[in-house]
Amino acid sequence: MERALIILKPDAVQRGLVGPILTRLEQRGLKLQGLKLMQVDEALARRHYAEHEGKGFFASLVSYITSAPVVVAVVAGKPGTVEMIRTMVGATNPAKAAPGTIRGDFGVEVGRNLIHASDSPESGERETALFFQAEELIAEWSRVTDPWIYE
Ligand code: D4T
Repeated sequence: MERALIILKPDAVQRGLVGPILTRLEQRGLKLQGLKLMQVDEALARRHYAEHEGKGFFASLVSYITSAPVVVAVVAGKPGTVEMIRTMVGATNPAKAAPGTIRGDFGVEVGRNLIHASDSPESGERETALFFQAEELIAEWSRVTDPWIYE
């Protein structure tokens, strides 16, 4: 199994889009391993976005993600799942994201791009550990639909 950390950013929560966005991931057949509402503090935001430190948009990125509650989820599936989720999420700038993607259907600006999804299986593991304690996750559980989703 491969997993991604998903953050439904403050705009997604404020706009009542938690349900519609999670529904897309569920409908695709992906399996939840963890889910919670939380407030990201500045220290966590800086660690999560460490690769962007020093860039012009870093301060606004940290201020955006810490501005109101977010919903974080860990979503798992067979190898290739992280890349598949990135395709579902769409381009970083919603104005350029394809219709049918989450950002392409719900957003218009990069500073309000609704959702974060890990960009590699390695990031998925690193980010999951940043946002969840081990006891908050259920890594192994069976669904009656599993054989109808995976051959
Ligand atoms: P995240 O990390 O939020 O899933 O977004 P992406 O993986 O699609 O894009 P990213 O890491 O390159 O950017 C992280 C975050 O920074 C914001 N951003 C980015 C911004 O405000 N202005 C910019 O010019 C860029 C490149 C949006 C997403």
